[in-house]
Amino acid sequence: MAVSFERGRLELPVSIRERIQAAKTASVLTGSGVSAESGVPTFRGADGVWSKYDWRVLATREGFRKDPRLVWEWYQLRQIEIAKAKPNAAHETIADMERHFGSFAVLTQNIDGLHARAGSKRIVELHGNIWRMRCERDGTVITTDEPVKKIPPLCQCGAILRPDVVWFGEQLPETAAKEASEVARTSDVMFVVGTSAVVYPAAALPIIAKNSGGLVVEVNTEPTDISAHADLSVIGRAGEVMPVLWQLIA
Ligand code: BJW
Repeated sequence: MAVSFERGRLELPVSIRERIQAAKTASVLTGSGVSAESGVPTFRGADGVWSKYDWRVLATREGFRKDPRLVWEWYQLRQIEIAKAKPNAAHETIADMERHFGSFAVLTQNIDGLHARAGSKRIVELHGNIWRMRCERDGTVITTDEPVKKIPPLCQCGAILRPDVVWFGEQLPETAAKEASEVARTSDVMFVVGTSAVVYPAAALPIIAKNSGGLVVEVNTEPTDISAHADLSVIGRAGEVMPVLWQLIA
């Protein structure tokens, strides 16, 4: 069922509200749309990152091997952009939700760290974090809180460090992937916020939740591949919908 969010009003079916209120375990799967109102661009669509940049060049291991300087220049620009961004009302509402449920996790495809800055505690980062760099030669991981200064950054061993993110064709971090599947399997309710749900394996998580008997509630500015599987799809901006949705429940 799809409902529109108009003039700050949301009609939440009673059966959905009651199921969320009775839920003991909950999770939120987020994508770049949750950070759009913080000024961080999404990937797909007319204004998305992939309409301006080639993912084969910038978001694959092959692209990085061919031109690490170019890839790092792009990540440095994004670090600068993300450092200026602040969590929005959707991140803040999601952080509030954690207190309400016996078990709660944020499963995020985002690498921007905004959920942590909003105060969420249990965060499973499926695609890594832009504030970490990793050496593929000796395994060193370096966490930073400011954009890289020297490009490309080097490990103490002399090798070029890479952003600790998951590019196309790469496996997700094993622990994160396992934890996310388990959370999805055991969620009484999963909220799916601001993702086109086309990138796997993250896009399978709501289906796992649904097939395991969980309720799936989607929040997005447009219908997605998940909409047909969702018990409720709310069409609207995450930063506007999430606080109102949560007010109707908590
Ligand atoms: C709002 C809003 C508002 C806007 N409020 N909503 C062919 C080639 C290569 C790979 C593949 C291939 N075919 C299949 C694959 C597999 C691939 C995949 O799924 N590709 C599909 C695209 C077809 N997957 C992978 O490669 C993954 N790994 C894998 O499968 O490993 C298996 C393996 C097995 C054995 C050996 C080796 C591997 C890895 C995927 C990694 C994705 N990486 C990126 C970049 C991360 C680093 C970085 O950011 O720099 O992750 S790509 C990009 O997409 C990023 C995102 O996390 C991810 C998801 O995008 P997201 O967040 O959903 O953004 P958008 O833009 O798509 O959607 C935004 C949504 O928000 C929209 O719906 C808007 O409407 C909405 N919205 N404003 C609410 N205010």
